[in-house]
Amino acid sequence: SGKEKWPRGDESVWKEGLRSVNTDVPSITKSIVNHVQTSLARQAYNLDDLGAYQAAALSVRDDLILNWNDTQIHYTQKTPKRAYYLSLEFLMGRTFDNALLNLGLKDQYREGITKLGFNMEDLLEQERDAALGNGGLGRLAACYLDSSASQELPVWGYGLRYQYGIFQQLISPEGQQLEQPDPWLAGGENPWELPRLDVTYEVRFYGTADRLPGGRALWQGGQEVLAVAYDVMVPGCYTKNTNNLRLWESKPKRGFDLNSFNAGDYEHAVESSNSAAAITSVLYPNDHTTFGKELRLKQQYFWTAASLADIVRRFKNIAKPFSEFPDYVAIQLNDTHPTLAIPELMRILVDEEEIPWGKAWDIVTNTVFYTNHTVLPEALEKWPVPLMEHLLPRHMQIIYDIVTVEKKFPGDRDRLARMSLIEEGFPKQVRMAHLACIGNRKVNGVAELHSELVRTTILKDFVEFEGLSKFSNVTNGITPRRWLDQCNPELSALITKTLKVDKSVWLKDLERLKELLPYAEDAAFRKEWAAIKQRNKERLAHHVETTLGLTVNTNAMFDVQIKRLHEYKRQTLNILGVIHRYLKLKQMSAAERKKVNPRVVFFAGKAAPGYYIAKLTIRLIVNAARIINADPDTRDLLTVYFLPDYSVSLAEVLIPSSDISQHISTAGTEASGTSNMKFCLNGGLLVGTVDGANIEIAEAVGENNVFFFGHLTPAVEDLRYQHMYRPVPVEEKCPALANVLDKISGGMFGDREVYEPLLNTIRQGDFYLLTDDFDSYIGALDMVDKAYLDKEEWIKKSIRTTANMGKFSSDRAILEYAESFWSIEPIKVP
Ligand code: GL2
Repeated sequence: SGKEKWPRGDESVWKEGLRSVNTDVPSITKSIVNHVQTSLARQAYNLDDLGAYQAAALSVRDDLILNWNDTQIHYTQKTPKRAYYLSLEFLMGRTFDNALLNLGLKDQYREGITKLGFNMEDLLEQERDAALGNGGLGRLAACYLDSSASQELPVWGYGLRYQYGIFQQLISPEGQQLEQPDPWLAGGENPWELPRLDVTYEVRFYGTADRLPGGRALWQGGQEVLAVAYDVMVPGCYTKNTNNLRLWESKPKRGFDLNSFNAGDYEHAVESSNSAAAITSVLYPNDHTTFGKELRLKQQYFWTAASLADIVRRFKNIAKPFSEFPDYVAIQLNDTHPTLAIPELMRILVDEEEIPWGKAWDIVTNTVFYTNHTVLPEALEKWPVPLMEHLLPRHMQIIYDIVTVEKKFPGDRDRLARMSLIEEGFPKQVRMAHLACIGNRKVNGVAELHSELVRTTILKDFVEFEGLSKFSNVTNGITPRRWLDQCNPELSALITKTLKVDKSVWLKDLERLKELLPYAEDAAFRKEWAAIKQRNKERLAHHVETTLGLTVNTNAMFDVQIKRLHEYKRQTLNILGVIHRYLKLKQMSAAERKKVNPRVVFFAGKAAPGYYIAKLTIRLIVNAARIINADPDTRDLLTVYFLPDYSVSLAEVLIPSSDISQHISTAGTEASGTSNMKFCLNGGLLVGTVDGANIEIAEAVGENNVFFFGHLTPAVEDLRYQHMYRPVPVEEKCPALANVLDKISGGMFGDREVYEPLLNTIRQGDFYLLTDDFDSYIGALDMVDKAYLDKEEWIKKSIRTTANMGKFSSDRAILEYAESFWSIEPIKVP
């Protein structure tokens, strides 16, 4: 504040020693050279691209630390209400480029790096992705961190520092997905984090919980492990505010057991230390599934317990009574994974702070918020009661003690059974979604349709119980910093030039894109727009050429589907559609083929390692691509690529190049989708079902600018019923599809019998309604072809799409959370 006395030494000496962010080229190059010399202990003549990247990254890191430190001090002094985003996944991708752009230092660094004899683009390629997430849910968390910092909101993320992120995907010569570990930290120090070896908490597992008078209990014994903090700096865009993502690593509490070691039992000596370290060793590569793995439950508790201990300690530092906890703290649960935060906070308040049960429950339910991210039944977490009792005996007692529903509906036994936190069966199971839903202040879904489905299906009883006002919607968003400015710099520059404002303005107020609308009528602008798309196609083609050695036809329409492999996302529908197109091309005369619009189809995405059908889909794509791409009759008109090892940085190359992208889930299954937003922001048009955020995108950009197809959500249940009880053979229902299936079964793509299990999911049961939607899907793709013939009109659609995407900025979404849920306010760091 300036009023305090200088704490130690000679003030002027201190002040002289302080440095600020390096903004001019000479001090940037000086700082890089310093890091080469000291941190890396190298010199100009033995420095490769990796070393140069490391030195430049360390230089940027120094700047981030300054801003981060000032931000944390400012928050500590001002004691604003803070929000904490608890997510088991943060799919951050690369940091270097993003940090430079947010700091506004990219040009200066480029110049400095060039002067030092290196190439900026080559250095950017040296960084490994931080891939601590599976898909959309984890990437959403990363976008929300960027928006929180950019909007100057006091928000911290809490997650786990996995030693291994999502596996690396290889494709075998047969087209089989192979998984390899992703030791993303193996390259040495990670410049983007600060190890905080002084910030540690003890976390207990197992043991016994003995009830004491007054509702408290004593939990003791069992295993104790240490949680050690690693802080990841999250810079805001054109602001000093730099927020924190705190990731926990597990460590043994006591190194190893010296007695066993001295007795010659080496194995036993290291056993407990291994089991403690194992907790944060690996990100579970599953998406939309639950499985009663003890280690996964241990991860969840370890992370929520450490995070809550940290949050409570910070709260206690401001010396306020616990009744004011909800005035200073909001905790957002990203899906049910952190639901144990509810009983854990109860345990802290009741057992440790000696707060009466009812008051504690009030505090918890005014502090916690829960976002649901899926209505797929297989993704709703349940934990076996015996496992919970064994691992977390005190929490199980607390869960049993949470009885709220019975009071309101006495005697309504069906309802009570439906709503119970415990599901009957062998074994009994704890329903985490019910616990999350009861122990919080607000529940939300992630797109209008999804939130409606949450209210009317999986949590219907709870709406009747708690009232509609607790349930709401926050449509997802994406950060325009990474998903436009960073991944599509030329388009970003064109927008800045056209809007005639500094890019920091429109990047933080994305509705400004509307001002592009009149330029759709400007032929010169359209020409620039199209040229950028073309160069982005060439950039992708170059990437494919250098990584896979394949040549891509950049004069074709680029058609992209990139996301986790899942039956509900229907990559199978896409590849069957591609084969249908191929068969049609084969039947055409040379003259007819001349009229066809060439198309290149890209797929990328990982399948969960145990997901057999999803892996078969990859295999079919790879082998169909092999045959189709080799056919001289058609290869100028249709080629297909499966790009291995999908990642955030691969998405950054793919998305700006697309003419169309596919978001074709069975209606009612994709909660939101967020890549749909990324494509449209970059002027790619959307082919999709009436599902998730597709609906709101169409509302925003105009239905004439999207290609919708397929049955609507209310029809899905009936159609499934028909498939079950009155099945009609595919040959009758959809001859075009039957023909495609026959060709595959007949061995057109090799592996004659291999695909039968995949094809049978369509022939029998067809849970994801491919036979119902195939004809209208093909119809939509035909519409795409027709529309693409009028190039000028197509570019207009592309411009209008981008111009109308303002709503989908994650800034809008995070401000909705901040205002309507958390009641937190921006706090600018001076
Ligand atoms: C998901 C949804 O499937 C996806 O539609 C949504 O966009 C994201 C973010 O809200 O959440 N739910 C989920 O479990 N995963 C998702 O990607 N993994």
